[in-house]
Amino acid sequence: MKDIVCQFIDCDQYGGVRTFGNGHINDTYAVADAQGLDRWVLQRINHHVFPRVEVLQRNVAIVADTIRRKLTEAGDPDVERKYLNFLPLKSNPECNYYFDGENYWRLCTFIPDSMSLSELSCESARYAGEAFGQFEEMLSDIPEGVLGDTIVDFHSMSFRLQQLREGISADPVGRAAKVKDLVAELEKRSEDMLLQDRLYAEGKLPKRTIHCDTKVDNVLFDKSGRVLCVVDWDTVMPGFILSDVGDFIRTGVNLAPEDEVDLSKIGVNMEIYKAFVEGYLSTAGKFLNETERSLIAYGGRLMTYMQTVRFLADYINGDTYFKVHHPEHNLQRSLAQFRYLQCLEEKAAEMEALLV
Ligand code: GN1
Ligand code: MG
Repeated sequence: MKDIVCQFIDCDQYGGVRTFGNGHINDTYAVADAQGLDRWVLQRINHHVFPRVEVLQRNVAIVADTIRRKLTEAGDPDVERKYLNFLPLKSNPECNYYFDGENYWRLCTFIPDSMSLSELSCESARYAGEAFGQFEEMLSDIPEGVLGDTIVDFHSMSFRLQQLREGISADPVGRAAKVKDLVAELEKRSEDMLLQDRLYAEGKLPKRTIHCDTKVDNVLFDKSGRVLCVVDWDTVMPGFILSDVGDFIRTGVNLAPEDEVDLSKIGVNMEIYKAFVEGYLSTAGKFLNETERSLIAYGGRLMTYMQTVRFLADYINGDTYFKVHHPEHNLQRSLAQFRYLQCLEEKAAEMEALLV
């Protein structure tokens, strides 16, 4: 690790690494300085999931430049804690990642005195909503074609359904029969879940620069409970805003974690939902069109459905994509996500009524 970190910083500053965070894709470590203080975050990029490392690292640099510039122009006094600063290689200031012959690595500065919250208050949910709307707004003038797709078809519902269906027909590890009932439930909903594609074709839903992974862990708060920074920019790319509102509803509004075993603990926290939507509309309300606004609650169902499909496809394919902590973990995740989808369906009318 030391050799890798020293590609970016002077070796005498290095004070050790520890594992950090709980992402499902990349490996993440906090790196301390010689005094033992956390100063950087080191990541091994999972290049099976992100095969276009160059596109990825170029995107995050553009996002960083844009956010730093916008906050500086707005006179923000704490800019350095509000964006992800990826360090260049000592040997090549043009490059912000290191290839060791086998793996790709990157180092960014650690945001001090920050934390993610797995349990939100109404206040923190409102701040998170506000922050996601502001994030989208800050990136809204990046011209089309500048940011590349880091993962092609990442949030395409038709692609995710196709992956599931192909997995079921190939059944590489013999798990398909076991999940037959869940697959039938998902198939029943598939037409409804392709609504975005239809609205896009009709010109009613625009593509914007979105975050595409707005799970609750990706919001860093300061000690006073205000949002410091929206993190994890690997999937910032053109897409529909329903991905962003939806993934927060999937995670922050759920009473239980995404892989809860006890399905009776899963449910919709309406107060958190309301606060999140208020916060989001306070910033994004300026640029959303009527269709986008009216589909916010649907976005929660869509992202929960999509995640059920993705976890299930990975289970059927033998757990090759998401990190799992035990052999049935992806199944457990899909069952928990499906239960949450049913809860969102039960509350749909109530959730939609709050949008008008
Ligand atoms: C993955 O690695 P992480 O936790 O940031 C995944 C997201 C899923 C999420 C489910 C690139 O995100 O799309 O919503 O797991 N990221 C990728 O928790 O597939
Ligand atoms: Mg992510």
